[in-house]
Amino acid sequence: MTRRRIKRETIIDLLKESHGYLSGTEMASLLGVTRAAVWKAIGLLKKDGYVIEALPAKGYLLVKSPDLCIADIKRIVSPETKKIGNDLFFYDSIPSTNMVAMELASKGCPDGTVVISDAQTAGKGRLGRSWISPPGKNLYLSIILRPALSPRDATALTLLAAVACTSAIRSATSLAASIKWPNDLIVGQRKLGGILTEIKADIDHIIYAIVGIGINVNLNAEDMPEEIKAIATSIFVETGGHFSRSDLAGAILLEFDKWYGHLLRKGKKVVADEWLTLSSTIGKRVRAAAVNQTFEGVAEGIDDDGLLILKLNDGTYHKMSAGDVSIVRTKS
Ligand code: BT5
Repeated sequence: MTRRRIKRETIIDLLKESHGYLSGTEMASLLGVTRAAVWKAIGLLKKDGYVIEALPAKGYLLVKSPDLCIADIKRIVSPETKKIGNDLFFYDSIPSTNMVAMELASKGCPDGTVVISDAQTAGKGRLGRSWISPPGKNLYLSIILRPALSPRDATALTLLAAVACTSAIRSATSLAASIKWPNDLIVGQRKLGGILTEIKADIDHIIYAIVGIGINVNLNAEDMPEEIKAIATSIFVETGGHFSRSDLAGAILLEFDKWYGHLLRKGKKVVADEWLTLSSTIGKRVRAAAVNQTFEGVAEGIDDDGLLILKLNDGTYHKMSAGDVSIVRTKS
């Protein structure tokens, strides 16, 4: 029998489809490999966190899958994706998925390559802030894009990511997640996730963009460090249930794939229109802090470039390209 590498996804599929134990001999014959090769592949899956029971007379039984693993994400994404997630890199712990994505992009990896890590030791927010990234709980991923867009269109990629994440979270969890301009995923007033878009560009075109996404999934309130306790939340905190990070990552990548296609074919407006339906900023009285100045007024909308249009108290309009927005509570 010729030696063949067995794809982990194939073994998992077989184990998931079998009702009860599946013998090593049967699996070997279905896959056209030796029993020793099956045994070796099962050993690797166990290392990845799969709990697989092995009984000499019966064979193998899949007892539990890890809640984040590359094989499960591939199984969701591969049959449907046009671009996003065709190439996936998975790590246990790295400084930052955006940093690793930058390195891969500079070496020429294709449009749509995705980097996922179980933990980050130097997760990044905007403006040098840090992103709390403990292991085993949350999602940290970065998508490498090579769109034929100009640098001023990069904000559309942040809007697109917010749309993809919010839609995926809403359908996977039925939580009323929404988007707070420019890059926050929120539930109520609390931050569930954030997006960090970084680009390498010439004067008139993007060479590559890295869209980083961090979402708190199964994080307990008690495990949140003091600095984010009052402002952050997680899917677990909001719903009381644990969610599969692979399922959520898969759903986000498929939504991203769909909206990336729309952006490239139909333009920025389609994405901005969808963003408006999912945002909780528009129509509210807000305080918007830019680097050196703070504005207060009503958030009236976003323009085609994703800039926030504020109607200030004196009736004039101001457009913001970046900043931090907080909703101003009006006295009743
Ligand atoms: C963001 O920045 O919200 C962008 C976060 C992007 C993180 C992802 S994870 C995968 C990829 N790789 C990276 O290295 N980064 C991306 P900003 O709007 O600047 O918000 C940062 C602020 O959010 C911090 O100063 C904290 O106040 C708060 N924060 C930090 N960690 C948090 C967490 N896990 N959950 C909620 N809030 C957090």
